[in-house]
Amino acid sequence: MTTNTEFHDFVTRDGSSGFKAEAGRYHLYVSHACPWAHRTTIVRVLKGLEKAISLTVVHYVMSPDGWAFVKDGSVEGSEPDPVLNASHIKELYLLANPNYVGRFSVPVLFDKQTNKIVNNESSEIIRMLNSEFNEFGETEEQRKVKEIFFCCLCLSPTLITHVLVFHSSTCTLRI
Ligand SMILES: N[C@@H](CCC(=O)N[C@@H](CS)C(=O)NCC(=O)O)C(=O)O
Repeated sequence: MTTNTEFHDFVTRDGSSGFKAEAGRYHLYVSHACPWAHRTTIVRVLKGLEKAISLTVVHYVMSPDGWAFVKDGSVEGSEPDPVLNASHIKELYLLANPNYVGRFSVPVLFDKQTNKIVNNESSEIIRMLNSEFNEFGETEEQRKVKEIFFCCLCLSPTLITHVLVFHSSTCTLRI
């Protein structure tokens, strides 16, 4: 079960919420150790939003100060914070609200334009990624190929090879 979170703004296609869907404007902070964050990374890939929404993975072990960024390259796949050069996720929260007293959780969807946390509730973030960024993701056909790829990944390496060979002439698979 997830716990209540504080930031519940929505990115919308028309920008009526104050957060307009734009390529390059939003950043997703996740930990691979967090299942709630994990579902946001899955939807980001399935929707082909890797170029439109940047992503940083924190250290997979939570430090006494909460989720930390890896600055020395010691953890494969984890990087320094490219937006604020923060050392911990909690800095994003305190920048958004210096009086914040809740948990410094991931995932966090962050607006690079206003330096604000848009949302830190995974169930809401995946809805936004699914419906509001269609302009910036892949085509329906590319997405279907990717979904097939993910299914095959669960089934068999032989099938993966077949799918890749079959689609290689028509589609670009960016996994
Ligand atoms: N309601 C949140 C829950 C997220 C959550 O619980 N994240 C955990 C890791 S799985 C976290 O960051 N915890 C930090 C802490 O408790 O200090 C969501 O689904 O997005």
